[in-house]
Amino acid sequence: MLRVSLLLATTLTLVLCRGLPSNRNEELICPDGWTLLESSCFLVPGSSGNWFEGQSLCNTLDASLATVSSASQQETLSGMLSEDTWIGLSDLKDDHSYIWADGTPFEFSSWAESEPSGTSWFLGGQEDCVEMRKEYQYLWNDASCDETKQFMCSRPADPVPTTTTTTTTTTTTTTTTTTTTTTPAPTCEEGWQINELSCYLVSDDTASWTGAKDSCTGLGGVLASITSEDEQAFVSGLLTRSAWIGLSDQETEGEFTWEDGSPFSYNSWEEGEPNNFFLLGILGEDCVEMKKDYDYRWNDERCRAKRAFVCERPAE
Ligand code: MMA
Ligand code: CA
Repeated sequence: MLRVSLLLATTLTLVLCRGLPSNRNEELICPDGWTLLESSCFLVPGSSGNWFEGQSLCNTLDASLATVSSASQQETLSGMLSEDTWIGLSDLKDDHSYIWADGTPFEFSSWAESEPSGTSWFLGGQEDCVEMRKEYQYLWNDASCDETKQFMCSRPADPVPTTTTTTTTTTTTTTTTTTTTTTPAPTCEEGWQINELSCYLVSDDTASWTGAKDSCTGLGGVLASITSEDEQAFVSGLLTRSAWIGLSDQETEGEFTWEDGSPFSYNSWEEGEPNNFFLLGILGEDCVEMKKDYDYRWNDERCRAKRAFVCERPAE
């Protein structure tokens, strides 16, 4: 997905669905007693138990054990605590792979030094659940999920409800509906294939990753970024051979970034990839292809290898 197309989606949503909770600039509120930080509401309900009991209790409040997603939230939340507190992070499903209980991609973290240790298992218990720990100034520690701690819950903030009772509002709504009917469906230039709000082009020729990137720029697009299972499925369907996409770790080994600036949260790596395989990692592999042999799941490959490539640009 394109960053640009996200913007376009927001704009369109604004026109099409005024009053739905999707505009970033819309004012947000929390239920009484909850604290609004960025676009989430936080509550320390004052009860304690093991991590699972915390998640259940938060669920009854239409919330989840808390997702902390920025340094600023971490700082403010720390100030609200006076004892060790469970948050919604765990690696219960898959050891060493942390996930937030509410499904937020795990991007921000605030571990205490040399945590997560995950290794108290040799003393008789795995550490799969994460607390904000008092003795670490509320930086994070992985602990045994069975320990009893107080809970912190979070939920998405709600948009301020819009009044729907005045005549003025009704008139506005009517006008908006008219706009909707005249908004043309997004389209793509001939030869490009549409999906959601993006157009995709698969090259006829092959090129190095940088050559591919330049070709896409020349065509008014960028090497495609694949940020969801849907997009992966759509682009796979366009391919008949391996192709470059806009993902690489050329700048910092092991840190993959998208050409268009999309956050790197979704991935479709083949098992065992990325392996930086070439010449035992000495020359390495820094560019990513959707590899035919892998059913178009991803492989890191030498950037100088010649591949077809997928360009993406916003739909008109
Ligand atoms: C090739 C190359 C690598 C890939 C391995 C998998 C031999 O190297 O495509 O990027 O990881 O195959 O075996
Ligand atoms: Ca590889």
